[in-house]
Amino acid sequence: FSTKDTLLTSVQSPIENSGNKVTVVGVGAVGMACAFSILTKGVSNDIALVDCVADKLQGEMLDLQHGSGFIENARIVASTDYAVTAGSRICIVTAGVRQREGESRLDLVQRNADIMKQIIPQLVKYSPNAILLIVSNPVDILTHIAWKISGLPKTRVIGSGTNLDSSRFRFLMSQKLGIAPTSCHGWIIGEHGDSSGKTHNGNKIAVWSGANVAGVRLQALNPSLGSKNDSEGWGELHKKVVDGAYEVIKLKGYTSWAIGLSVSALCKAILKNTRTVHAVSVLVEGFHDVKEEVFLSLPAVLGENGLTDVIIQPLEDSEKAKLQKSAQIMSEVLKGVKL
Ligand code: 6V0
Repeated sequence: FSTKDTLLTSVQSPIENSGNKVTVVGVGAVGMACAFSILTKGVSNDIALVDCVADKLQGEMLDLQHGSGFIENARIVASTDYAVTAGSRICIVTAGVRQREGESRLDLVQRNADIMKQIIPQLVKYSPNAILLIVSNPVDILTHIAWKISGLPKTRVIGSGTNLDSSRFRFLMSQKLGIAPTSCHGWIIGEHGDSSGKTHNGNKIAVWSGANVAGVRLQALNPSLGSKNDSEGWGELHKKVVDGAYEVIKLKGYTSWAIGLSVSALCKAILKNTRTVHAVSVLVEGFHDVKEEVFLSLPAVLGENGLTDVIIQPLEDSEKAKLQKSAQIMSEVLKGVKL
């Protein structure tokens, strides 16, 4: 008898399936921030990591495992083989390549689309019931591509979208008002990134008409809120949201913590079936008179089976026009991608 057998008198076999397994594909700065946030916030204690660079993958796995004494007996596995992802409830995709010098946006989109072609069928093969959560940029385009490749219903392929931008906006609101970001209600919808290279990024829409604290609409207190005529400079908040990622990238080389936290909030909504409303990238065809079959962010209700409802905010004509313009540009970009 081994020490283990002497110590433990087996009464029945343990259940291996945690019921909350999450896969993260891509163990770069973003993937690891997602995994770390999911583990440390107790969203899941069952994580599978996948990357194409075996050494880095192994190193990241060991590093997390060595901390498992400080989190709830987490099960952290990693492999370049997708078999390790089997039975996941959520598959997060953060794998991607960065723009090469002189490379066009479309070429970058094509290279990342090719990566999706490798990853998505493998994920669906091993976890046919999972929700796909796409984070790689350009996120709205790649979510569409992942949806097409996966063959999954539109309710189960979601892009992290402007959930992060909305968080940046609420943080900035909180700084201006001196109250907690969770008490500041503001929404950024539309396009997450300058995915087409043509929008830097007028199509990230701040819904000023809805910005409120405790139900008090800020626009009712300051009718020029967010406009050029606003002497209080609320419009700066939108500008800072638009420039936010670029600023962080310029300073530290990449963004990681905020996107990790925002993705873990989405995972919590799904795994715990909370039906929380988040701005995420969903198929917007038919909403706000969008005619194209494209993904953009709108406030959406998330639960165990993915997307259940979309909230149609009463947008101003100019806001609607931006959403529609964005959809047209997305559609043009998608026409150039070979699947
Ligand atoms: P990174 O640090 O370069 O990591 C990317 C990882 O992907 C690397 O470990 C690669 O080895 C891996 N990888 C590449 N190809 C494959 C493949 N075929 N299969 C498996 N793994 C692969 O990048 P970083 O982590 O900084 O960013 C990842 C992606 O997230 C980029 O596309 C970013 O633009 C995007 N972000 C999206 C955000 C959002 O709000 N949606 C926010 C921040 C970054």
